[in-house]
Parts: sequence; C-alpha cells; structure tokens
Amino acid sequence: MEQNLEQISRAVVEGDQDSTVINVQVALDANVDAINILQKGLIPAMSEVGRLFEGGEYFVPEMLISARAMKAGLNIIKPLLAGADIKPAGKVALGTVKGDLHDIGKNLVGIMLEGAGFAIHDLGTDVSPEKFIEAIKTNEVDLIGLSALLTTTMPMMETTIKAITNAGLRSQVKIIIGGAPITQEYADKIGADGFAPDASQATKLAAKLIG
Ligand code: B1M
Repeated sequence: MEQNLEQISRAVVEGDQDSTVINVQVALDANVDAINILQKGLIPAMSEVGRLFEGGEYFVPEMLISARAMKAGLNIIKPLLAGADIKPAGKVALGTVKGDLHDIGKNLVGIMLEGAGFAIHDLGTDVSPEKFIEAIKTNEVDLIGLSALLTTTMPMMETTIKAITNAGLRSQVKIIIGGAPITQEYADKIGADGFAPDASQATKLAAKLIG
C-alpha cells in the first residue's frame, strides 16, 4: 500500500496526469481506500509542490501541471469520498471580484486549497458583493477568498468586505485576499484577515485561520 501511495505522490509532483490516474486506479484495485489515497497520496504531493514552489524550484507552469494531475486523481476518488465520513478542513467560497475576469491564479488557489482538504465553492469571476453574501448565507462558509488582478478592481475588495460587514456577517467568516497587485499593507488597510502572495501560501494562511 505504501508503495502505491508513494507512486501517486510522485506522479502528482512530476505533473504526470496519466501516471496519477493509473496509480490511483491501481491503488483502488488493491483495496486502498479513497481516504488514504487522498490523505496519504494526493494531499502530501500538493504540499510538496507548494514547498518546491516556495523554494524557487517550481514555477507557476509546473504548479499548474501538478495541480491538473492532482485534479485528475481527485476526480476518480471523489464519488467514493462522497459516501465516506470525511470532514473538510473548512468551507471556502472563492471568487474574482466584480469587474475582474482573471481567473488563472484564483483557480490555482482553489485547487491547492482543495488539495489541502478544504471544500471549495468557486463563485467564478466578476463576482458581486451580493453573490459573496449569498454564498455565506447559503453555504455555511468559513472563509472567503477574494482575488483581483487589476489595480482598477482592487477597491472592489474593500467594497465587498464592507458589504459583508453591513450585512452583519463579518464575524462569521475570515476573509483572505490575493492577486498580483495586492499587498499585506493593502489587506490591513481594508480590514481583510490576511493576504497571500501565492497559492501555496494561501493554503497555509487558510489552515492557520480556520484549519
Ligand atoms: Co490581463 N492584465 N487584462 N488578461 N493579464 C494583467 C493583470 C496585466 C498586469 C497585464 C499588463 O498590462 N502587464 C494588466 C493589469 C494592469 C493593472 O491593473 N495595473 C492587465 C490588463 C490591463 C487587462 C485588461 C484590462 C486588458 C484590456 O482588455 N485592455 C483586461 C481586463 C479584463 C477584465 O478583467 N475585466 C485583461 C484581460 C486578460 C485576459 C482575458 C486576456 C487574460 C485572463 C485570462 C484568464 O484569467 N482566464 C489576461 C491575462 C492572462 C493576464 C496576465 C498576462 C497573466 C495573469 C495570470 O494569469 N497570471 C497578466 C500579466 C501578468 O500578471 N504578468 C495580466 C498567472 C497567475 C497564476 O498569477 O493571477 O497573479 P496570478 O495569481 C497568483 C497570485 O497573484 C496569487 O496566487 C496565484 C498563484 O500563485 N493569487 C492569490 C491570486 N489570487 C489569489 C487569491 C488569494 C491568494 C492568492 O486568496 C484568496
């Protein structure tokens, strides 16, 4: 079993989607259960990818390729996990703020968070404050993740946080922000709970805030 799981991890770290799929299937055929595949194969692999990214050995393309491999593996075991008694590390609603259509970075953050065991409610791009509020009300979300890539849409992060506060929901959720023009200073200024410069650190931040 250990060997199966190591092969799954290695395939994900190497970004080898075909090998990930084959090894997940081999593990399932050998009666390794889906939770072990997730917790001892796929999740540690994405942690390793995060470590390599932070160490400057991997860049965004490698991270995206590994993320795609992890997703392919995850897709196979998802139906089995649905029936298992597994509690997500937390529920996250993620979106690119209103007026902004960039989603590559946001998707990467979502995949890394999913890889770390969080349940993701992806609201997409061009997400209005009202949609974030609706997500908090209907999905019992623990954490909101706001992404913005344009200097012109950054203020929409503040507008969104204010709208959540005015709706009386601010104490129910932690809010983290990110995107190329965003800084910790900006996060402090607009009253976010945190800022992460990349997907790997967003995962660590989420775990620190709600994990
Ligand atoms: Co646009 N674009 N774009 N663009 N685009 C930028 C952002 C820009 C810097 C290019 C430039 O001029 N040099 C510039 C912004 C300038 C500014 O605001 N100062 C720009 C512009 C101007 C525009 C348009 C206005 C162009 C036009 O139409 N005149 C237009 C705006 C459309 C709109 O949104 N309303 C536009 C459109 C587009 C495309 C549609 C063509 C395409 C987006 C496709 C898509 O996303 N599906 C696009 C792209 C691809 C880019 C660049 C080239 C790449 C962005 C990207 O995906 N990076 C970008 C230039 C650049 O950044 N070099 C540019 C890779 C991605 C993995 O990184 O998104 O930074 P990033 O995400 C990182 C971190 O920031 C962080 O983690 C991620 C992974 O490590 N992160 C978070 C992101 N979100 C996070 C959330 C978190 C935590 C961390 O917590 C919740």
